[in-house]
Amino acid sequence: MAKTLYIFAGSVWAAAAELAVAELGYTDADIETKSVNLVQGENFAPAFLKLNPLGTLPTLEADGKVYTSTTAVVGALVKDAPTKVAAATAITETIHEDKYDPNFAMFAARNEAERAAKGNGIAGAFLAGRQGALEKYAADPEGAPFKAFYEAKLAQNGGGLAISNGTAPEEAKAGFFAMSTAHFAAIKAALYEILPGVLPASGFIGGATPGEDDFHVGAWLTRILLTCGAKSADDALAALAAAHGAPAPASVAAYWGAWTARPSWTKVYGSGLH
Ligand SMILES: N[C@@H](CCC(=O)N[C@@H](CS)C(=O)NCC(=O)O)C(=O)O
Ligand SMILES: *[C@@H]1O[C@H](CO)[C@@H](O)[C@H](O)[C@H]1NC(C)=O
Repeated sequence: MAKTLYIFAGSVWAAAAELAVAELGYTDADIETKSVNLVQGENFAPAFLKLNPLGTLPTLEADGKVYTSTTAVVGALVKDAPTKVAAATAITETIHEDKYDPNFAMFAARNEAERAAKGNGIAGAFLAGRQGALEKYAADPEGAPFKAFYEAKLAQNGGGLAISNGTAPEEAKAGFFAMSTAHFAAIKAALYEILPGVLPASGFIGGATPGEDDFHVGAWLTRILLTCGAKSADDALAALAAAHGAPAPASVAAYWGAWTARPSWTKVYGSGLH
């Protein structure tokens, strides 16, 4: 039965669902994809919040049900798939923990120089675009049922925007730099300690071909390498080594090679890492 998958080209977790679709033997007739522009805050539109009250991607509508988190979306795609793959293990839950959040990694800044660079880049544009959308929808009569959601998001995103655009008070910035430093250390531990504990010497966590865990871990790793400064599959391991001051563990390097050789990875990331 037809499914509708909501994605966005810049979204790390939507990419996990897109990798799953590409690997699982679905045809174009099985799944309709719709883009929700996160930079313009389309995920905050009342019509989208009616579908997914969290306002996040990926979101999947299938068989009269709505799946609103990445693990639920990928789980539903795996369950119904023409191609059967290995089921998720504990690493899927681990990689989704807040302390390893690949979205925060995009905004994190450990000092004033990093803050200024990111504030003037995609991260700053993203926060500003969202704030404008939240203001618009909060003032729209159709947004009335989501008033509490908009107020919380306006405060949270506005705080992030003030740090990003440099107008936040010094102590708020200092707190953000400390949080970012801790996040960078947690990501390093994931890359150099946790992943080597679960990645095979070759192939995927799910075996010779990607399994359910791999859709999550592959998308997470791609985003993290981007935040290390990678521009493509080819320069990513050097970027990782430079960012963290140590060569990539052998299993992480092999895993990156395995994923980037897949047509599915090229389909999802060919036009740019995200
Ligand atoms: N833990 C959630 C996170 C999903 C998430 O944060 N998705 C991002 C895109 S990668 C999003 O939709 N962000 C919009 C927002 O938070 O406003 C999940 O796995 O579903
Ligand atoms: C910076 O962010 C704050 C908080 O959202 C906002 O009120 C202000 O207009 C922004 N200033 C600039 C120069 O973008």
